[in-house]
Order: sequence, then structure tokens, then C-alpha cells
Amino acid sequence: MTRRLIAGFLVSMLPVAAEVVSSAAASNGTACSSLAALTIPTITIRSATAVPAGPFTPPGGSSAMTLPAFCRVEATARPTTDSEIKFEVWIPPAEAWNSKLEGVGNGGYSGAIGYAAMAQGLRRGYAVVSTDTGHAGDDMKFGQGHPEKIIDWAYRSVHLMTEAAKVIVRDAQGRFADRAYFVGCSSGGHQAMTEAQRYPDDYDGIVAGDPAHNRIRQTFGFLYSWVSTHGADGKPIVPLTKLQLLTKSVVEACDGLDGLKDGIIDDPRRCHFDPGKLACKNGEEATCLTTPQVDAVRKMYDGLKNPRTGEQIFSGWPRGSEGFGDDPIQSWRQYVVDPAEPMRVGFFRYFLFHDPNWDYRTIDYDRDLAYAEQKLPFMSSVEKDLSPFKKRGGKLLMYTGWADPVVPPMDTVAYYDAAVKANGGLEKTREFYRLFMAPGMGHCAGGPGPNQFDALTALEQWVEKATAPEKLIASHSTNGKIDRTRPLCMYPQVARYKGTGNSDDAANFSCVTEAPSTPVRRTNTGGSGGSRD
Ligand SMILES: [Ca+2]
Repeated sequence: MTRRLIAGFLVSMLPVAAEVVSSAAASNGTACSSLAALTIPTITIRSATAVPAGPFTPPGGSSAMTLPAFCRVEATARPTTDSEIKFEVWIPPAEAWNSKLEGVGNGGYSGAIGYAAMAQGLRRGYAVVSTDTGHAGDDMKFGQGHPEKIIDWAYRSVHLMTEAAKVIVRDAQGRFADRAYFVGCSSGGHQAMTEAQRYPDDYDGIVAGDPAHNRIRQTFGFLYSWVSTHGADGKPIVPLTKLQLLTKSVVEACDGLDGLKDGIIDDPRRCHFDPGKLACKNGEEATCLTTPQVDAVRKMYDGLKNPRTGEQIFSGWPRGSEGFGDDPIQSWRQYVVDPAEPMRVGFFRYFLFHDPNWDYRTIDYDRDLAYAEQKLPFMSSVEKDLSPFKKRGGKLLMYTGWADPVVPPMDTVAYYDAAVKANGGLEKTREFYRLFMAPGMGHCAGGPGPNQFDALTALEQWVEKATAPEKLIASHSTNGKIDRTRPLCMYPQVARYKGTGNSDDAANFSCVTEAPSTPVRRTNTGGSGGSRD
């Protein structure tokens, strides 16, 4: 915020200098409307329009956003005869351009250009690009009979939009962008990891938030979690009120394990709260769990194991993610409990088995997983050797919420731990790839923990000034007012209260390294302290 204000001041206070730069830079560029005449192989530029500063209503958007002036380029990429990848590039005028390109990610299987994220980047001075990933809408039917469209969604669309945006921006400004960054969360985090692994030359710096990049196994995890939490009649076993009861009980039991009673569990791997503690003794009541409810919750925590080999196929969901808020996304509701069928069951029906009537109760977690990983390996981006990205000087900043009810953070941490091994150990990996865990943060945002932070600025400092981020300062707000700040530490470090001063002020915390499974007992408040293993 402050940076943006300062940048705004500089521009407004130095009109003469800005105009000089502008005319010099613009002299080699192509006027916006003339960009429509560019002929890029496999790309069709549908329109190029100079949009004046003021309200702009994006297609399909219900309300206008206020934007600075920009050149709007609408284009379509057709790498195959079955492809129809729409993307847009928004280019600031030369005097407002920060000389950088930002690619922004998508959510879910959403076939929609990320206008809100584009607007954010444009306001900060970036040329920005986003794609609809090659189809419209969130329905996975688009993949039925369209294997090329699945590939477009999985990795091709973001790469092609990036390549095209680089040259379109070059032609508009008369020079290439100095730097290119990608920023995404959830599916956008998956896209971020795909770019780092598959197309290391595309971006100088990448922000990967709550990455859903272990996509195939995550999808099996969704199916298992749904089957585990719904009866034979398809009705949910655990109601919302009991999800919230669970989070409350878990936090009561485990909040103090990190040495500070602040309503946040720093690392749920240290919390071994057993839902059996809430088992009903005298019939069902609002404040207890029935036997089927206890069983369902245990399965959610434990995750999916291969029934034949016992291998952990996908991690469980963290304690503290059950129902920490009222929105469906702030609990297990949106991705597990509320849907009438397992989330992303379309993956099996339309992408894998080509059988719209496939019955998810017939799944064979052993055989079907092997088949999926053989048939659609490109759906996941879990390559651990990131040396091509490191070698080109790329920097990767990953973050995730410890209370994420959608993409389990244990899976993200497991990937990072494995990547550390594959890239020469922690110190060598940190030279280009750092992970920041946000205690009490939900899926990409929200939650009781501090969940607002500027990862992109930290990444830019790293790429452009060789100042590697040791921590990110995050804030938590209630009704728009900041009521807590905390450092998000570089994993495996954790933020530890120094013991004096306001515990809602990041300045009173330091990042320290602790063995992951060693409980800290500086206060006498760990409710389940005696029952941990
Ligand atoms: Ca705590």
C-alpha cells in the first residue's frame, strides 16, 4: 500500500521527467490499435483497444472496476485444431509501465480470465496477462472427447499466453519487459509449479500459493474424503455445527503447544487431537460426536492410504481446518461436505474413464490411481528436481496456509521436503526456492491467522536486488481493521514470541528453527499436553 502511494506520488510529482521517458520509450513502440495487425504463429489477435482511465466492466463482470489507462489486447491461441485458448494482455502506457510483465493464475478448473488479479497488477504498473485456460466455465465436461483441451488446461495455455504476452508487450513498448513474474494461488499455485518445472525460461520469479499441483492424488483425496464423510444415502455425516465444534476443540487442545495461547495452532503436525474425545456418551447432542462422525473425522485427518500396500496416497486435512469460519470455503464444507457428489468427480468421468455414468463407489484406489498416473501424468506437476529453473536464475516463493481446508498443507510441506533433498539440501534449495507457512490461514486467504501479505514485492526484491526473503510480514484484519501482525517464517523456521511486548505485533516475534515434532512447552496451557505421542 505504502509503496503504491509513493509510486503514485512520484509519477504525479514528476510529470516532465515521466513524459520524457514516455516519448523516448514510445517512439519505438506500436500504437495500441495497430497491435491488432500483429501476426504471431497460432495466435489470433481479436482486438486491441486503448482503454481510458476510469471505470471498466470486464466481460461477465457484474460491477465496474476503476483502472488506470491501458491498452487491452484480446487474443486466441490455437496450438491444435481443437484448441481455443483465450487470453488478454493489458499494457500500461509507457510512462506508467514498471517495465515488467506479470502472468496471473486461475482458480479451480475455471475457464475464466482473471480480471480482478489483472486489475491489481495493472494498478501496480505491470503489463499483465491471463488466460481462460482453453475453455469456458468450471464444468469438467469440457474434457470429454477433447484430450487436447485437457492439455491446454493442464499446462499449455499458461505457457502460450506467456510467450505471446512477451512479444505483444515488446511490440507495444518497443522493448521487452525487463522481468517476468507469475503469481497464482490454488490452481494458480499448480500453474506456478508447472511453469517452474516445465517451462523454466518463462518467468524470472514465481509465487506459488497453496498449490494444488499434486492434482491427481488430490483428486483421489477429494473422492476418498467425500465417501468417508457421507452415508450410503449420500447425506453428510458431520453437520456444519459439529465441524465448528471440532475446530474449537482442536484449538483449545493444541493452541498452547507452540508456547502462545493466541487462538492459532502454529503447526498442526504437532497436534494429535483425537475426535474420539468428543464422542457422545448419552445419545446424540450438539456438543458431541456420534460414532460414525468420529470415524468420518478420523478418516479426514488420516488421509488416503493404498488399501493394498498401505502407502499414503494423499495426506489428510489438518486439524484446525474443519470449520474455522462461517463461509463454506472456511471449512471442509465447500470441497468435501456440501457437494452432492465427490468434488472433481468429473476428472474420473470425463478425463480418465470417458464414462459420464461412472459410479464413484466403484473406485479402486490402487488400480485406478496407477491407471490415472499412467494415462494423465501431465495433470500433476510434482517433479522435484528444479535445477533447470535454478540454473536460469529463477526464484520460487511458495506459501500456504496451515489451516487450508482445500489443499492440505502437509502435502505442500512433503513436496518441499522432497524437493530440498532433490536439489542439494536446504541451503542450496533456499538459494532459489523458499517456502513460507502461514499458521491459521485458510485456502489462499482467510482464517484466524494473519493472511494478508505482499509476496510479489518480496519476490521482486529477491530477483532484482538479490535480497532473499527471510520472512514475510502478514496481517490479520477484522472488519477492515488490522488487529494482528506476524512474521511468516521461512520453513522449517517458525515464529516464536520473544516473551515481552504485544503478541499481536510482528516485531515481538523471531523466526527460529525447531525440530518439527518437538512440542514447545513454555506455558502451561497445552490442553492435550499429556496425551500426545
Ligand atoms: Ca498458539
